[in-house]
Amino acid sequence: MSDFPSFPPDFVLGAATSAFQIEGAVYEDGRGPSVWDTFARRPGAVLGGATGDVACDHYHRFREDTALLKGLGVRSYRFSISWPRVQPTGSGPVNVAGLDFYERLVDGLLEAGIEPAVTLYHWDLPQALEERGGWRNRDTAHRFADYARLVADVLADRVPRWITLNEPWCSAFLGYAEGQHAPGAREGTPALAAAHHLLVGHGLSVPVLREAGAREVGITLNLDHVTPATDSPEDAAAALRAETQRNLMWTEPLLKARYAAGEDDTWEDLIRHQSFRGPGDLDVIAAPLDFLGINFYTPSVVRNAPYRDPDPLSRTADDNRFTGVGIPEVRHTAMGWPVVPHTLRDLLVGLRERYGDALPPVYITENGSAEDDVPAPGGAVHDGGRISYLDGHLRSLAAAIADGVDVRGYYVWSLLDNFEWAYGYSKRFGLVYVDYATQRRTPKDSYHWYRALIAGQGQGQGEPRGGGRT
Ligand code: IFM
Repeated sequence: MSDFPSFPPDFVLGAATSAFQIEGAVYEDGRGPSVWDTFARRPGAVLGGATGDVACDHYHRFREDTALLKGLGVRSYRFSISWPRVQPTGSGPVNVAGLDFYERLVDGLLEAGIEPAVTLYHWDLPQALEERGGWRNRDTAHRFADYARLVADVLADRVPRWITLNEPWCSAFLGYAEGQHAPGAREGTPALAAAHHLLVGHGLSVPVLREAGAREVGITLNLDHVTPATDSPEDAAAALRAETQRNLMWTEPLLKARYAAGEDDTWEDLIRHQSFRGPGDLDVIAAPLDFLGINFYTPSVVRNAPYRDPDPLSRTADDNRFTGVGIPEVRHTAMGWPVVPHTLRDLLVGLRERYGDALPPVYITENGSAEDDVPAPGGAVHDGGRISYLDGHLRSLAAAIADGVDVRGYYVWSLLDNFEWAYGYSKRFGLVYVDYATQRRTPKDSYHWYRALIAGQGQGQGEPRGGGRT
């Protein structure tokens, strides 16, 4: 890796997972049901009828997984806390057995010399709260801040980095407008209310986390790099609508305490009903951040399109008069996502130009590639496509840093193959191959590649664990 650009000395190279995607043990130690437990049981909702019941059995195998992280040499591990494991109905007292699991995990990571980075909400809302309206209901924002306090009171002395929400765009739009994610709703204004209440919940929890002693507090957004398909004014307007929905409706309130200027055009009829937005909310949402987490996988090219549903009363909030067009000239991952690494740099430089000093330091909290991994005879997994993807995006990140963007770290998605939401177990993002029948873990070629890259940056500490390399 001698030709690889050097990251700054304190740069964090890490790996990430989330609770529902890896833990399993959904009925153990008092955990309550989440919206994803319910949604996965809806016929046709998840490919092959897959559930999170066992997943990677990380709840029982977290020590083995910590050893894999140590072998990789990562400085930090980003994982999420399952809200219904800690507070089974989303309100009321803590479930001590559930929180104990995370204490054991955190202590094990610290013993291994790995800095924990906690995400409080990676989509597994307690089902009991969904039955009271879920994120459509403003009260859920307050319940979230209470939950943040319960967790931080116990863990903030050992966890330096806290992420309130992961990808609220997905929670609001995939969950309440497109219906591809739990709770599987297809709605208009209520999906926008969900988006707003997610932001309010984030803002309410920031001071709570700080009071509990959290050193770094941020939020993770899945920001898009959007370009118009042509230079026509119609496509330019469509790209702005897409950018408003994907990026600006989150970054403007968070970083500038204002709603995005293009929202009226983006949602037209729906915007008139936004009574859920209260006068003091923007000050709450814009609580100063120590960092902005960005998840980035692939860019979008869009063109103008008519509404899918001409009736404003039944129109869902994702119906915004734009549609994506393909980028056939580049490789696509197993998700069908085009691989265009330079757009990571372009996105970051664009954010820096737009927000200047209002842009906090950035962590790339997810980046990675699903590939059709198949173990070779002998067990090794030769995932050259993933290595090339990671290499390209890390070089693009180094270019953004060289261009003056303050990026503090990068987490590969994901440590393990895991439950890829509506795709079930059919998509593999891991540096480590998981045989779901046996739960055997096999580090892929990309694991060894990332380990060498980390070592080449003067980081890393251990020997690779697990078999499978030939
Ligand atoms: O697996 C997901 C993760 O939960 C959130 N960000 C995108 C990943 C890949 O789709």
